[in-house]
Amino acid sequence: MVAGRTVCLRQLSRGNRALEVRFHRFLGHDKVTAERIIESWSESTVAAVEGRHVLAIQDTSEIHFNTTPQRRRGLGEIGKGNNHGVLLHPLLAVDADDGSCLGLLSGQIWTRKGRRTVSHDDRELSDKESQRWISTAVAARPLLTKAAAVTVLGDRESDIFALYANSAEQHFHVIARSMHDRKLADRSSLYEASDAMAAVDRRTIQLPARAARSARLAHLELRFDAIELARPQSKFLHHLPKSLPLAVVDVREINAGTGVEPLHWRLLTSHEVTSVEDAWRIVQWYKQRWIIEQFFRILKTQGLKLEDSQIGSADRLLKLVAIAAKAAVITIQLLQARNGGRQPILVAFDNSQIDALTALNQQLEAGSKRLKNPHPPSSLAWAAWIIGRLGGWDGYPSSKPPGPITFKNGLEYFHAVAAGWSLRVMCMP
Ligand SMILES: [Mn+2]
Repeated sequence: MVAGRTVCLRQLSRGNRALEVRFHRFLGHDKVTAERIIESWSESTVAAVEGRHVLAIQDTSEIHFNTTPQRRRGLGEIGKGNNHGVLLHPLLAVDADDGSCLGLLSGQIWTRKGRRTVSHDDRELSDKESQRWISTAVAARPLLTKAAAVTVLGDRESDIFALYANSAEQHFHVIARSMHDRKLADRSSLYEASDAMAAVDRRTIQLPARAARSARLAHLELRFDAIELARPQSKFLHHLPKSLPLAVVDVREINAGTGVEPLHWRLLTSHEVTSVEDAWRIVQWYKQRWIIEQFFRILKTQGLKLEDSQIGSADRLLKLVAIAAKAAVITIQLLQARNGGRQPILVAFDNSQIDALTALNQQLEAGSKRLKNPHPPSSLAWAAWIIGRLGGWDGYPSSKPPGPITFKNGLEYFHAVAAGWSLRVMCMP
């Protein structure tokens, strides 16, 4: 999937009907379950997190599949109920200091059954879909025992009191963006309190482009302080502490252009924040959340085109999503491997593809005496160097590293060459 940039089983089989049948048999096998595939996500992550401060970043994405009233493919509703598909909620491990993608930890993949009739507030937390934020973080704990520190990180959807109460202990921390104005222990409100904090610093940061906005420089004003967050008044939360000591870091954009919605993040964290530097560090960590958005983009239309899958049953689609998630993470690791790194080449390429890469590397190196692939052949970085060159990157250490488009072009070219390579073996034994 990584090398072929698709989840389409027919395309992956490259006309080999027997192989396509084997793929379908694998997905259809009752011993192959989405849960078991999700468990396997973390096999290489556990070693990668050792000794690091890990940002455990979680988010949910809806994956839309085409259906008709006659052919629902067993899929429940997503969005406002006008579409059908699957929900994916992964927890991604990222190095807090250098931003390198360490792999997937835990997660959930599901499709909804029927409609909710009980109102949100009357349901117990365990019954709500929002329980996924807590159970996913808890499931990752045993995988993170060798990390130096862990910060569970999420957007406004993860503004959940029980998550703060569950995530903050020993070397585990939490950062979430506030969604609700909450009561503090002294009965004042969180937003009143943060508005009353003195602005202590200003800084300009580069905001990457999103679907709804283009990239821009944002001038930010910083506020922070310790707070004591009161437990919400819900009969389902009585087992949790009456209040939690947290810090709020408030960054808001000043002088935003006309027609631009000013950025305003109120970040709640269990990390100690006692200086301006501490507070900016929390903002810096929160900014790393973009990598999980990149992960979802790679999975969907811009990358593996998961939504184009024609597989007819929900059961098999859930398994396909679980496999594709791993492929999307390896794609990010391949992109990052242009800067070196320790991932082995076998996470993304099989032996026949490595043979093709070896031949291509020889050809590339023969083109210029001074330009040699600087990475060991067993590493993903070695493959990334070749793929970047195939996509048009000149390979000089002094020039800009290859970007995602260059990699996309390089992978497409490589995919065609690798297909030809396997024919060559077949036709000229
Ligand atoms: Mn979200």
